[in-house]
Amino acid sequence: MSVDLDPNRFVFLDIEHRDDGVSIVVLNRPEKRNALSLATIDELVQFFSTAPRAGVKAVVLAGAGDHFCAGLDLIEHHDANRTPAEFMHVCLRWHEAFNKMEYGGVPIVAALHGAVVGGGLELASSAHIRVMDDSTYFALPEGQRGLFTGGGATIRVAQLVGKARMIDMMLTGRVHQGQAAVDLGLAQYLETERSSFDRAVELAEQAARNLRLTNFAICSAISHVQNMSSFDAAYTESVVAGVVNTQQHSTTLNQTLANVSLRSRTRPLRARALPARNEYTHRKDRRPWPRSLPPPGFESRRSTTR
Ligand code: 1HE
Repeated sequence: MSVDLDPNRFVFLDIEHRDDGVSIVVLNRPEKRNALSLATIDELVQFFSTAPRAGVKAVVLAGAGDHFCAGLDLIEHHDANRTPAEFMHVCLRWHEAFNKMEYGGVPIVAALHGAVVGGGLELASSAHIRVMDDSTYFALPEGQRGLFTGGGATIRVAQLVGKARMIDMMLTGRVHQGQAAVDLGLAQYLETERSSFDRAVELAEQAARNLRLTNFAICSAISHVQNMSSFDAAYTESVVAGVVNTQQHSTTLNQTLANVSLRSRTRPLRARALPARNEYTHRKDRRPWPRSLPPPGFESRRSTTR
C-alpha cells in the first residue's frame, strides 16, 4: 500500500486488508452495540479519507456482535453535556466521515444484521451497496428519544425511501425489515440462506475486479451528479465519461470484445484478414475495428443486401 492504513493504528475499527484489494472494516464495540462514539467517527474519517489513495479496491463494512450499529453513543452524548455549537461540530465530523464514504470513489458494501438504527442507518446509507439478512431491521428512533437526525439521514435516508416514509419512521418509530425493506430501497440484497457478511464479501470481490478508475467514477460521480442541475449533470457526465471511457485498459478490453464480435459477424475470408488480438492497441489506433475493414454495422448491412 502506498499510504499507511496500518490496522494497528485503529482501536474501534477492526481492519483486515486482503491480497485481492478488499478491506474488511468491522465496527468493534459489540458490548455497546457498536454505538458511534466520537473516537469511532474519527477512525472512520481516517480510514475512508485514506483508502482511495491506499490501494483499497473495495470495502466490506460490518459490525461485530449481534447488531450492525445502534447509532449515536447516547451515553457519551449524555455525559459530554454538549452545547449546541459543540454538537453541531460533532455532526459535522459525522458528515466528514460519511461524505468520504459516499464520494470517496472506493466501493463500500455494508453487511447489515440486527439493529441498523438512528446513526447506524445514516452510516449504512453512506455505503454504495447494502446487504441485509433475516435479523436486520431499520429504524430512526430519534423522534421517540427527543432527538433529531444529525448524520445525513435527511439527505440519504430520504433519498432511499422518500420524504414521507422517513417522516413516518421518525414520528412513529416504524421499523422496516425483510423483503419490505428491500422494496423500500433500504437494502439492495436480502440474504435468507447465509449471512449478509458472506454475500457482502462476494459483492465486494466482484466490484474489486472492475477497473479502479471506473469504480471511482461509479462511487463518486453518480453522487455528485445527483446534486447538480440536469444541465451541469450532463456536462459532468460527459467529462467523466471522457476520462473513464478512454483509459487504456478500458479500450483494450473493448477492443478484445469488438474483435470477438466482429469475427463472429464477418465472413471467413474477411475474418482471416483480421489482425491478431491486441495488435492494434496503440493509442492512435483506438477504433474498435481494423482500419482495413468497414465498421461492423456497415459490413453486416452490405452482406444482407447481396
Ligand atoms: C448503547 C447504545 C447507544 C446500546 N449508545 N450505548 N440509538 C438508539 O436509540 C438505539 C439505542 N439502543 C437500543 O435500542 C438497543 O441497545 C439495541 C436495540 C440496539 C440493542 O438491544 P440489546 O438488548 O441487544 O442491548 P441493550 O441491553 O439495550 O444494550 C447493551 C449495551 O449497549 C448497554 O450498555 P451496558 O453498559 O448497560 O451493558 C447499552 O447502554 C449499550 N448501548 N445502544 C450508547 N446508542 C448524529 S445524530 C444521530 C442520532 C442517533 O443516532 S439517535 C439513535 C440512538
